[in-house]
Amino acid sequence: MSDNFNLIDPNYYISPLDVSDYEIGFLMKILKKMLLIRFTEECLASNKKEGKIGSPVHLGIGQEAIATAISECLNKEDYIFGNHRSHSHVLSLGTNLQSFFAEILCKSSGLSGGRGGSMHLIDESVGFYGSVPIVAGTVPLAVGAGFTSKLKKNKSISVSYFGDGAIEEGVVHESLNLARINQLPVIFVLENNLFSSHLHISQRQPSPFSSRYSKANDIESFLVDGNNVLELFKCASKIISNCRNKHRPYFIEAVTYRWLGHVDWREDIDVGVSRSKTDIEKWKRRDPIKRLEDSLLNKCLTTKKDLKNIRDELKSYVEESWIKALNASKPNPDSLIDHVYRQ
Ligand SMILES: Cc1ncc(C[n+]2csc(CCOP(=O)(O)OP(=O)(O)O)c2C)c(N)n1
Repeated sequence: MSDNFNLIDPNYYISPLDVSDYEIGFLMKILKKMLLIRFTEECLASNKKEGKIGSPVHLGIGQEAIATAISECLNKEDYIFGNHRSHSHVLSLGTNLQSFFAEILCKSSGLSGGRGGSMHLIDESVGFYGSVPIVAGTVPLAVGAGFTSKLKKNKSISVSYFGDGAIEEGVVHESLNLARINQLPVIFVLENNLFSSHLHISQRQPSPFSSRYSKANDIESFLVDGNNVLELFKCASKIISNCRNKHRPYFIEAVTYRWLGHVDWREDIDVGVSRSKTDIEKWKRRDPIKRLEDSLLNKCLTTKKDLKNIRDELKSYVEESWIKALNASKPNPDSLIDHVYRQ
């Protein structure tokens, strides 16, 4: 696919999605998944604002479609790696919501025993092998996991999620090269939300798109609208099947936008961030959830009342899981050095 500059212009790609190729059950499933991620992050945003969360939280509200679509194409045996903004990655794989919240609240029932907070998530039971705050830190780990699949001659693939800031790290280029030269089953997923902390991509790069680096490493790449869950699903299902069967890496660049600032609940008031409320409002018109809901309504596949019921049910589930996590116990201080090494 050639570079499409409309992808970075929020006046484009705001129409409802073409749902004609999909069954209603599937469409509802992915809608609910995106809503669950959205409500979970909204819950974190408001509780962070109220001072109930110690861990910093990097929210990806607006970016839900990417992990939702990719996860639909994965198996339990696959190896998934994230970064500092990984709530959607682990939630879309079906992690336990209460343990997820407990982790962010640093409770002992959390996904990593309350040791990691929001930026060190791990849940091997759903194939999520970890996220770290070191930008690009997990990209070579995903390549290592790809090596494992190759050596074991199994059908597992690995997925590496990273941002447009991470592509500026040398290790990503070494990883792309290693994956290609060894023909490893790795899907590199670049979530291009146009910002690296406070700097817009135009202040950092000669082009807003970074899939050109995959071309330099002879890896086939796809540039897609990261707020179109169906386009992403179509693209991911094809290349993940190729990756699994033909043992070769692929690169997806999904253009998206985060509605909130770099960290915590604020909209646009991170230090030095240069974007206006108007930009954010414009990007909200490309809301991946609304675009899917609008398509379902237009085709009379659902009603406003049904959608409200779905939202209310999911909100109650998020709220209940949050309260349970809030009431969970904290780790015993005597267990401080537990989990440092795997027994
Ligand atoms: C190696 C390293 N360098 C710098 C930082 C500081 N830092 C944290 S997040 C971030 C920006 C990452 O941007 P991107 O990869 O695009 O992800 P996004 O936050 O946009 O999701 C930076 C520079 C870091 N954590 N690690």
